[in-house]
Order: sequence, then C-alpha cells, then structure tokens
Amino acid sequence: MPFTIDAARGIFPNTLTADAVPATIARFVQLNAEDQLALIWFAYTEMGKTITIAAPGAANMVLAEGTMNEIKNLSFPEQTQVMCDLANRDDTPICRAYASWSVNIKLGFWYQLGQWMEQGTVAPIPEGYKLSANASAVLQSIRGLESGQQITVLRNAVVGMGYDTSQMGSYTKVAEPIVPPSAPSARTSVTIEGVSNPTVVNYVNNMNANDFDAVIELFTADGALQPPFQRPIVGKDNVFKYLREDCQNLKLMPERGVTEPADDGFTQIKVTGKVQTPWFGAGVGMNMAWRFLLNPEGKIFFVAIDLLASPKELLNLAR
Ligand code: ECH
Ligand code: GLY
Ligand code: GLY
Repeated sequence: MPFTIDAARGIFPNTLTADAVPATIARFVQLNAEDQLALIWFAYTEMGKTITIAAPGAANMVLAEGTMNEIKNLSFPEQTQVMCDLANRDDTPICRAYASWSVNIKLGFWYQLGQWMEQGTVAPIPEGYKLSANASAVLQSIRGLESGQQITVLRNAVVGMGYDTSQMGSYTKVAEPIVPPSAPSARTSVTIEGVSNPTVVNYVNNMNANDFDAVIELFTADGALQPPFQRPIVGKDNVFKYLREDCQNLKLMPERGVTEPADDGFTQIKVTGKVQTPWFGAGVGMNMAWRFLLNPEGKIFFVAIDLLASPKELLNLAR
C-alpha cells in the first residue's frame, strides 16, 4: 500500500517538539482581550531588551497602511477598542482586513502600532495595568521559554487575531510582493553531516535563495508540507502558494541528519539544525527538524518542519 499523508506524519516519532508553544497559546487565548494585549506588550518589551527586531520591509507596511492610518486617526478609546476587537476576533471591517493579510503583514502592522504606542500617538496599555493572575502565570511561562519558542508564541498569538477567515466566504489574500530569487553568484550551498541526498540539499539551497519555482519541483503532485504546529498543506499548488506568501527570506542552517529506507521503496530522512527569520536575523536561531519522506523517484511526498523542544534534540536522530 502506498504511503498516505497521515502515515507520513508519523515518521521519526521520537522527535520531541516544543509542545510548550501550543500549550502556552491555549492558555493565552482563554484570557480576556485587555489581558492579552497587555501581556504581549510586556513580553515584547522585555524581549526587546535582549534581542533586536528588524523593521518590517516597506512592502509589508504599504499593504497595511490604509488600516494603520485609519487607526492612527481614531481617539484613544476607539484605538483601544480596535485592538480589543482584533484580540476578540470580532466581525468588524478592520478585523476582516486583518484576516486577509499574510503573516508578515500582520506582524508588520503590530510592529508599527507598537512604535506608535511607545511614541504616544496610539493608545498605550494603561499605566500600572495589572495582569490577572492567569495572565501573569502565562507571562511567567513565556519568560521560561528559549528565545525561538518565545518568538513563535508571539507570532502565533498575532496570527490568531482578527476575524475567522473560514467565516468570510471569498476574499483576496494580501501578501507582500515576491522577491526575485537570488542570483547564482549570491547562492549558498549547505553541507549536512550524514545526509548527501540531492533532493534534501536542493530543498535547503533553493529555500535559502527564495527560488520557490525550484523548490516546488522537488515535490510530488500530491506532496505535502507541514509547518510547525499546523496541519499539512497538501498538493503542489497549495504548497507553492504557501512558500511564496509566508516563506521568503528565511535562513535554513541544517547541521546533521540520518537517511533510512522506508516501506515501498520510499526513503525517510531527518535533518536537524537552526532556522533564522528575517525579523530577528542571527539574533534568534530556532532549533528545528525537517522530517522528509521521499518517494522512490526521490521526490518529496511529505516534509514536516518541527520546532524542537530543546537544543538537546538537535542531536536526537533516533527513529
Ligand atoms: C504590541 C502590544 C499589543 C499587541 C501586540 C503587539 C505587537 C507585537 C509584535 C510582535 C512581533 C513578533 C514577531 C515574531 C516573528 C516570529 C517569526 C517566526 C518565524 C519562524 C519561521 C520558521 C520557518 C520555517 C519553515 C522552514 C521550511 O523549511 C519550510 C517553511 C517554513 C506589543 C504592540 C500584538 C510586534 C515579529 C517564529 C520556523 C524552515 C515552515 C516556514
Ligand atoms: N523584517 C522582516 C520582514 O519584513 O519579513
Ligand atoms: N515568517 C514565515 C513564517 O513564520 O511562516
């Protein structure tokens, strides 16, 4: 019987992922909107003392500019209301616009609001705001996470805000423009200890070059990519769309891996290493695993990308 995506998801079951991230998000979404906003404010300001966040690309800002200016022109109580609406996932025009944005536009929007809050042009978190006991406990757990997990919690909190797209019917997704792939002379080439498989090596090199046309050719027609803490994205068209919308300018730095035969002539390969996001550059290296399942022709039938529980997991290549 050929592999199913469901079966593929189970390869290398010993991989320990950072379950603290979804666990923290599950507690976060139970908080009321004021607590959510204040908690992120505190977490974000504390993190800003040790790691630098890059200003979003101008292209991201332009796409959210209309909404941001609309908010800038509101009174403080109205601005606070808009931010609470976003956290509450209410059905408002701004919550619908927000829902249509790609991850990086959502992050860029909040980056700008955060700056305005700091400058006093957008309603701040009230001075002396006291978090509820539950919110304090969530903030305390965030403090205990490693930096890669902290930024993933922030990212996932921001991604979850706004109206629910599944209730929106048809809408136009707004994503930043596609950057051209790197020129041949600017490309890098990785070496992975224990893995020489050309599909895996080309996957990494082409991802790092933003060459998504080349990346997608490595997949089977029914292939799937599973991002951290998400369901698999299935089928070449959907994976390609995801790569172009949400995966630009990442830096994949695989270190080591193992290659093993699987059933039906398939090959399973696990690689571990670091990933950098353009938002934090070299300041935050996320500890990651890629679990590949290649078909007998060497095409990617499935790849899961996991955020690892700890740096120790970088050395765990057990099946
Ligand atoms: C303020 C208070 C009010 C409420 C809010 C505020 C603002 C918050 C702000 C937060 C900014 C957070 C940011 C987080 C960025 C995180 C980025 C991450 C990226 C991870 C990417 C990975 C990629 C992995 C992949 C690989 C593949 O091979 C395939 C594709 C893919 C303070 C105003 C809200 C401003 C900027 C975690 C792991 C390797 C799966 C993508
Ligand atoms: N500064 C990160 C980005 O625009 O993607
Ligand atoms: N910044 C790309 C992602 O987090 O999916």
